[in-house]
Amino acid sequence: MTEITLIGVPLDSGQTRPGCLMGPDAYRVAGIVPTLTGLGHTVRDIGNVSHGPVPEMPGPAHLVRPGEVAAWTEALIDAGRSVEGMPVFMGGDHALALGSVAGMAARAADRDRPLFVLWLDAHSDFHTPLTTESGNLHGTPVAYYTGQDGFEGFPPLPGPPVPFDNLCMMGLRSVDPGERDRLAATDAQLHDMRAIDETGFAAPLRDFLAKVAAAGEADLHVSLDVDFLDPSIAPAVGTTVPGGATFREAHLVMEMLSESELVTSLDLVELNPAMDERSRTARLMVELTASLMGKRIFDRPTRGFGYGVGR
Ligand code: HAR
Ligand code: MN
Ligand code: MN
Ligand code: MN
Repeated sequence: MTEITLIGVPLDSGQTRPGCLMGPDAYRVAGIVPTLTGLGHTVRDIGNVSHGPVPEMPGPAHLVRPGEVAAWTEALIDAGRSVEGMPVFMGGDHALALGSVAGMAARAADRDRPLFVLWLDAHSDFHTPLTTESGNLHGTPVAYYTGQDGFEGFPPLPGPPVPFDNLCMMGLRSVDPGERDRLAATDAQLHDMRAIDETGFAAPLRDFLAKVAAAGEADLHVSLDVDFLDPSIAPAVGTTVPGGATFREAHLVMEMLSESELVTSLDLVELNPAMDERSRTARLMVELTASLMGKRIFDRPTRGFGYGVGR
């Protein structure tokens, strides 16, 4: 069983629509603590993190609240790095992943392990403060934690940048032209929904998990953006994009991750409770977390069944 630390991150400075700051409490109201303790885990909810002083920032004038995002990044690096068991960052918009992933990369390096990242999102979030047209910094975390230029005024990465070779994205269906060209030139494993339509999620996910397992002792961070899911099942997000993962596809991804026993940290991001319908999106995100943390219909015959990656 796992020691889970819930970290509330009421961050909404990565974009302009209000509401994401209610995310952590929506997960609590949707029963994330009893759901996870009911699966046998030890759960510690450390409450909501806050950030320190907001710095003056250089950079383009159209950036949305860059000082706040920089201050959050600093606070989240600190909050995550020292956690012993499995941190779950309950957002908050996806700008929280500047800090969560950078902190997890530092934590992994502290333990002499590489960090792998599975990015489950409609978007590639690979803009930099110098390339974003919207100015919304929730579109930039991947560029930050992979060590791209353009983050003047943000905290320096506290550990190694995540190598593109260790990055897998699934669910992509809204990628800006500049992001696409720069990402395509990297070694990141990019699975857009057009590819998923052909292969399903299982085959490429199995390949990625086998790669993580082959690295030996390694950490794996999963960043789950609500808009990975189809808007018909997950309406509570500011940036809905049609054609996302179905209910069963999303659960299959989580169940395979659980069976791999490789996941060491998790982000739950972009939930906007003000846009929800009777908590259905919050409850779905909690149920997906339950699948990731071992909830089963039936037990599989052997650990790591079919994936060859259990350890
Ligand atoms: N690429 C667009 C932009 O930069 C949209 C980014 C939206 N990101 C999220 N999170 N909603 O994935 O503005
Ligand atoms: Mn995102
Ligand atoms: Mn997204
Ligand atoms: Mn953009």
